Amino acid sequence: MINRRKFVQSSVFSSVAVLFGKTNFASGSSVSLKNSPIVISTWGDNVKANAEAWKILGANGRALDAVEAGVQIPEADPNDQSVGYGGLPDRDGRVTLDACIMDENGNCGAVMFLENILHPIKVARLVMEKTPHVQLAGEGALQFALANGFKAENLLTPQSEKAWKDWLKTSRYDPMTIPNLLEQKNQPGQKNNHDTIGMIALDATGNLSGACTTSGMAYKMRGRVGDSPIIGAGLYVDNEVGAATSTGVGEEVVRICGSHTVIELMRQGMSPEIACKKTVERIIRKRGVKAKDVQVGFIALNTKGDFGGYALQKGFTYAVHSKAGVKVYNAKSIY
Ligand code: SD4
Repeated sequence: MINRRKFVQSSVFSSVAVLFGKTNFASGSSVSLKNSPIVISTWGDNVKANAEAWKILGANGRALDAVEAGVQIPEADPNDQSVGYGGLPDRDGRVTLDACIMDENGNCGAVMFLENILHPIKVARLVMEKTPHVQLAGEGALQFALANGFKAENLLTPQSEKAWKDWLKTSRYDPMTIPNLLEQKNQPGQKNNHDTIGMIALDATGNLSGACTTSGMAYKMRGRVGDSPIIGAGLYVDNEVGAATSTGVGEEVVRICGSHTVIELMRQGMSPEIACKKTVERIIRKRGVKAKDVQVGFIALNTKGDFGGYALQKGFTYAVHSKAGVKVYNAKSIY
């Protein structure tokens, strides 16, 4: 049977080839594209999201606008079952969304446990720009979205409803471990549930921004919120240092304030890749053997345009778009 990641990698190959006539596929390392715009996203599939962000970045637009536009691609894609429309639901069959955004001035906004809104990232930006708050959750976030002109819509696609109904046959509540994820992947119609998009970008003026959006862990408990909408965990931007974002089991990322940790390590002089590696190692130090069963990956970008990523497990990829073209990197990993 074709392995999901291999499949993802080969589809990335072809979409990159279509876009640029040749494929760039590299193994992860800290790379530098000095002083020119660049956008990086978790998971190789997100070359399409990067291309959308690049329309803004490549025209000397603002990094904040680029990341907000870019992540809307998977949010609206019914076949991306980890983000937005078509996301796998919680164990009660409800699609609940988490998102956050952060700009070059340290402004940030987040929504969590939000239902029925196609583009949670746009609501997160409005929270940042129109309220005195950083985070809105659940009913309150929905009310705020509706009051600002968003439409309530059903986000549960037939494909994801079927996957949930299949899952209900066993209802095994262990959404997080690698063996369980592999088992889910092998069920018909079931795809990987680690495809959250975290996107970070540097624009032509040297400003950084980031966005992160997800439907969270499939079949999670109702009300569960992961790392993705938590500033400092799923995303952090410091215009003096860099930007970082994460994917994987959010509980592990929250425990170590993952993205903020990556930034602080870069502030001490580490390259993006080494900062991501040290942060992943911190999970192992805290969790010991439990870390063997979970996936977490970080990507990071510094003010010079150096970037890198690192993961606990093999199989984490990230997509990069810059003037040099498009590449998908296989991140190095501990296991
Ligand atoms: C979460 N970090 O809700 C997210 C899930 C994820 O790729 O990244 N999936 O914990």
